[in-house]
Amino acid sequence: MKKLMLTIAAAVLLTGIAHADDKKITLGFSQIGAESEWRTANTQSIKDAAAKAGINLKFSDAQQKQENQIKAIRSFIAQKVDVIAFSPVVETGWEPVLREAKAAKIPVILSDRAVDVKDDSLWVSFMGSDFVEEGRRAAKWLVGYAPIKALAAKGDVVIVELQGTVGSAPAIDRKKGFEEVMKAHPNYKIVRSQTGDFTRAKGKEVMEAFLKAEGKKINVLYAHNDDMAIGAIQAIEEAGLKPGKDIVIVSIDAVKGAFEAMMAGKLNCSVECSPLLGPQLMQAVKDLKAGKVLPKRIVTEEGVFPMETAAKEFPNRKY
Ligand code: GYE
Repeated sequence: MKKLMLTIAAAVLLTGIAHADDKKITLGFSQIGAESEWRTANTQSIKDAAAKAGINLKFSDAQQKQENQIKAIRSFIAQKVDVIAFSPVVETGWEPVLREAKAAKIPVILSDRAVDVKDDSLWVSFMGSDFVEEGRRAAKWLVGYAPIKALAAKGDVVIVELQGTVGSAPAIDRKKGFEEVMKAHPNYKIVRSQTGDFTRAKGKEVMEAFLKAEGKKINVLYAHNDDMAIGAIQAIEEAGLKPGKDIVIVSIDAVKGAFEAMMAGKLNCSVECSPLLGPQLMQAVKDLKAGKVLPKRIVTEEGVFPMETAAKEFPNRKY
């Protein structure tokens, strides 16, 4: 009898343990790729935070292709994960797969970038930066920068723009925010604007084309991210010009590479965009599983770093 009781007790205990393990939350995350320093820091933040939170992370890299992200999300649905999160490479085209997730009752969190869908019930929360505001900040810094102000007092300021990935939220919004501020400054002229796909290689290539077309007329480069600015710096130097002086450069992200370029006097300003979304994403996943309602929008707080502040700030940078 005693033996039987013990066996039953052990069995109960074991199922208990097995059960506790079952309860480990599984998160399926579809990442865009590894196009920039920002992105690799974002991936690291998500992986670290999942490990720390005891969340079982299924991570998939889409190599910058929407079709790969859709495939990954479908596979997460088939695997019956608890929560899906993804960073959408472009804004449109997500309805069908998001409807499938909803039908399977799997909540979807948007991480870093937004989607453009009519039915907002297809996702539960969007966490990330205000990209329009980042564009405004870049423009406001520019119109307040003394050498550019001096130039503007005499005539036109010639700007070239390196856009992010075509159709992506940060490319659309950073352009919009920048142009919004520039409306009040009609002598600031964006003469060329083209995508550099958020990469160094493309940023360099497109800047070479800009330089060929416009030569020494270019006063300013506005790049939607630091990596493209860093690529462009190389192109500018190869063309025999001085980045940061002959061409004033403002970009977005404030990654370490940008701080290094600023300390070398080659980049004039970087507007911060934090990739450290991991901890808040894991918290959101836990809250969801605990039955809490998430805020529809969680905005990341960020600053602006002009070149003069770079050396002092550099030791504090986490990405
Ligand atoms: O600025 C860029 C990256 O979506 C905010 O994507 C992100 C952007 C970031 O490749 O460097």
